[in-house]
Amino acid sequence: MERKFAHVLPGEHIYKGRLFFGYSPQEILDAVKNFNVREDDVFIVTYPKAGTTWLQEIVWLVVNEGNLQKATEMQVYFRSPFLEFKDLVLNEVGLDLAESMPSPRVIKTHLPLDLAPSGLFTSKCKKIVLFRNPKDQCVSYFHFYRSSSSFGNYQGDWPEFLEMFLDGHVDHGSWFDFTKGWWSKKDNPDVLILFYENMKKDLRSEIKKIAHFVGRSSVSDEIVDSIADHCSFESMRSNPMTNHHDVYSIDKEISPLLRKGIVGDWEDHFTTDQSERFDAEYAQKMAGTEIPFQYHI
Ligand code: PPS
Repeated sequence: MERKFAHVLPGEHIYKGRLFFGYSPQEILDAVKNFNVREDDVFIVTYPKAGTTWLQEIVWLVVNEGNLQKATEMQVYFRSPFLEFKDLVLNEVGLDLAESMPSPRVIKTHLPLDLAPSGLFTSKCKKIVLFRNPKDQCVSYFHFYRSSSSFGNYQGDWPEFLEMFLDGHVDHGSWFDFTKGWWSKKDNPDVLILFYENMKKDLRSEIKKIAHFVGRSSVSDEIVDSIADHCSFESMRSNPMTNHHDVYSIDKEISPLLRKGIVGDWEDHFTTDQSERFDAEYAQKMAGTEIPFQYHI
């Protein structure tokens, strides 16, 4: 990949054509391919900043029959491991955590389709893919880059980051590549596609959809209500088990993980020219996909 951007960030490396950082080293990405998938696993598949943590908490609660007490005993990232993650300081490895967990497991990955475990589609395990409109996702990613020491607390400005995003020169590679890959699986019966914006509009309906998909249709309306309350933005932002305030690599003073949690923040970042340029790139790169993204709700 040609270097066009001013900021060289620590631990950058290219793996099978995609940019990754130190926390996803080559040996982990190799090992993920052979990860031992179980039939009753539920995978949360997202490009970074789609609302992954939100969905992890919801799905974990659904498969655990709404057990809010159990959810207070451990941080969400220990209950739902991040497959391709290795903490280089604490030496915590998502793969090890996942392997040592009892079933049913709720596993997070940001990997594009071709880098995901080979066993994902030879198994009937459930794959829940969460999409978010890419303008909001790009904005959220920009703030995360600034706050995260994994990216050297990115010092670049918004216009440069936007170019990096459009170019796929960001952690885990191109949003376009990720989205086209996983969208191609939309008709697979073991794949559920969700949208962040629909979760914002009617969380209870989306929780019921999830419960049905993972074989927990028996989850009562009362439990659905309690999960929705527990997983509101305000509630997750003040909950130490979900807000990542203890994660040393995120500087909360710069930007917390649960930053704004809204649809349409992109309008406060994109100029008209930038928005038109984004639309043109989108039209070219996503031709023929017709994914119903919502930029306002
Ligand atoms: S990560 O690090 O890639 O796993 O981050 P991820 O969790 O995917 O994305 C963080 C964004 O999701 C928003 N978020 C929520 N929005 C609404 N409701 C709830 N409960 C919620 N939880 C997380 C979070 O605020 C980030 O989006 P922005 O736009 O930056 O606020």
